[in-house]
Amino acid sequence: MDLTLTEAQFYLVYNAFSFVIASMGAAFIFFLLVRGRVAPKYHTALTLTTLVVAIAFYHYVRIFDSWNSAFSFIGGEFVQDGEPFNEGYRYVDWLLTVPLLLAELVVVLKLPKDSTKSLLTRLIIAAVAMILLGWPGEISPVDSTARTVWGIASTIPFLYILYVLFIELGRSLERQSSGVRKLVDSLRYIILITWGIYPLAYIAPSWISNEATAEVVRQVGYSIGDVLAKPLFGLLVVAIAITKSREDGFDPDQIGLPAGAAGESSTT
Ligand code: RET
Repeated sequence: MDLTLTEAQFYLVYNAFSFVIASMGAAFIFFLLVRGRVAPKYHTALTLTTLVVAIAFYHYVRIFDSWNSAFSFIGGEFVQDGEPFNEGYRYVDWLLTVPLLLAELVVVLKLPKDSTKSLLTRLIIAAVAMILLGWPGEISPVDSTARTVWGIASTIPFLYILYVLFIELGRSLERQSSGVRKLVDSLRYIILITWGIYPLAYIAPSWISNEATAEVVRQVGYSIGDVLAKPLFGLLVVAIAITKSREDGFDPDQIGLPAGAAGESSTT
């Protein structure tokens, strides 16, 4: 039996995807425009967040298109009788953006080189493992053992990422200023809350017996997760980079002006 959605259900997902495309596009332009207000040593973090939203923008255009091609409007309902909806775009997107997001977090902290390298290597390997192990489960039938087994396998690297962020990073931060510690605290709690949405969306089909409702919850859940984890998380990283730039004495309004020019203009 083809999956059948009511008009409201189909358009809820349709509008969620459309909202994500707009958010990613706007965030991309914003991150490009704001680059000059950040000291050069934080440019890498800005580059990473700009790449993340650009990659997601592209994938959501494809996801949106795939959603539209999968359904036909028949007798007042949307019937999934077209090309199969390609969930693969989502996983390819995560494969690229999750390592970039973790790199963004580590890079903006400006920890000693050795800890940066070791943290980056382990977090990226765990992130790739988490996504690759989740994929076979995502395409397995709902309520199949395979879906559960792959889901649990994917949760192991997910828990390892949380362990590194909460336990290990905490230890290496003991020598840092209280300002930096607070900042890491807020970033990692945001990761915990927003990333927690993904496994919940993944198991939606197991706890919602209505197939149509489960599909809508899963798609809207992943979309909400992506807006919070990418543009919103990026905004926070940008805010941190701007604040730290200011604390370092960086003044974006002085760039390109001859020495003393700002002082002269302020007296006229
Ligand atoms: C899967 C499979 C089930 C178990 C777990 C999962 C976790 C996924 C996560 C994805 C995060 C994606 C992000 C994307 C934003 O750019 C793969 C659903 C634990 C945590 C942050």
